[in-house]
Amino acid sequence: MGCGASQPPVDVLHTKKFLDVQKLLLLGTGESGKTTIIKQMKILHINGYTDTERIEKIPFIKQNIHESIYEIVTNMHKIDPPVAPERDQTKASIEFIISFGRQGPVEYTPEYFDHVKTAWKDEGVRRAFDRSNEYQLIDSAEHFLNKIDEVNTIEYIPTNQDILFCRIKTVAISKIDFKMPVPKKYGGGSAEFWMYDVGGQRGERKKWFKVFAGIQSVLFLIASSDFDLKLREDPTYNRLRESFELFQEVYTNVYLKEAAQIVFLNKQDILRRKIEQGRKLDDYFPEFKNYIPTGKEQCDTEYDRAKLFMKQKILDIANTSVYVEHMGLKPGQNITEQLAPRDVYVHFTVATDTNNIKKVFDSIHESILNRNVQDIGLL
Ligand SMILES: Nc1nc2c(ncn2[C@@H]2O[C@H](COP(=O)(O)OP(=O)(O)OP(=O)(O)O)[C@@H](O)[C@H]2O)c(=O)[nH]1
Ligand SMILES: [Mg+2]
Repeated sequence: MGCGASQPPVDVLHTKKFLDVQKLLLLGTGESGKTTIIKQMKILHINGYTDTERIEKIPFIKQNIHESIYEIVTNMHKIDPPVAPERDQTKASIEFIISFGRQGPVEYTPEYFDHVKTAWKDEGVRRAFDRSNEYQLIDSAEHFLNKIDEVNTIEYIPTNQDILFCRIKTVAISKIDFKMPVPKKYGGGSAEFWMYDVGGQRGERKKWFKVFAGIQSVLFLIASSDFDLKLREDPTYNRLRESFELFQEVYTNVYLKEAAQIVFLNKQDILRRKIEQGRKLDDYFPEFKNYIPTGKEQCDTEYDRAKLFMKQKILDIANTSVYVEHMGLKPGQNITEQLAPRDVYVHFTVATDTNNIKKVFDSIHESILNRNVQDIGLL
């Protein structure tokens, strides 16, 4: 897609194509980061969060703390080989935490938080945390377990970072709308966006088709750090593999054939950390062993090689021919159509990092404006 478009004539900037609302649909597996992108749009383009909205998040943050410590301490003896708490006093704290079940306490008392702190300080518990890819643990665990003292005060008001980390599974389709300034070279003013969020776990995906009509761009999120994790919905299946397969389904979906496909290879911060800590991508994707990047992008480290490998997986899917079958008038008269290949734009993202998402989204906005210029036939 050309980036060096000269300024389009004013009458073109006032055509329907330019003035239309841009409808963007966030898709991807569970926990890939879709709702986090919605939160970033609220921070960047809709005046952010009021104090009342922040305070409303506190029960969910406390719930995240309980879910995190509960999963760690209930799984430490189940992983193979198991780990035990280092200190005797931790055992009583673990029992106290487990006594509330997965749901957690009705009231989060100072006593409760003291027990969580005791458990979280224990080296055995930390070793179980380091092996959390062997069971299911939310990504916000470390962030919130490290700030128990702050959460446990009356004055606590969640920061933007806390809101971005707070995990609440999406079970309903939602929409936000916002405006973004249009650069002067495209006529200035502002462009309106509608962004749709859906639940990504397997059971949620049957609702997706309800929002396919009229979508101009799909933002497909993949949690790159998922390479060593199993699905919550199916603990035998690799999460990253599921993501690539789901992207293929979305890319070949006939109802989305007009939509631009934008892929966020998300959670780059966790991917980098895992690779730098020595986690091996080829243990899960054996083809990575002999992968040599061929593009012009910088590839100095094993982390660079891993992210480029994932990008290549997306480009390979986009390069395969797509055939769709349309129902004929009579049985046996179905028509097969080959879809024209489409460009797929891949971005490396950290959805919890507002600066990163601002840059990426500005560039997506620019691409959309350029595409409109192209569609109108000016390039
Ligand atoms: N460290 C880090 N955490 C992230 C990133 N993106 C999302 N997260 C965290 O991952 C968790 C899941 O993110 P969500 O935005 O809720 O995922 P989702 O795709 O909406 O999940 P569903 O609603 O189940 O479909 C949250 O705790 C986020 O804070 C990232 O780039 N880096
Ligand atoms: Mg969500």
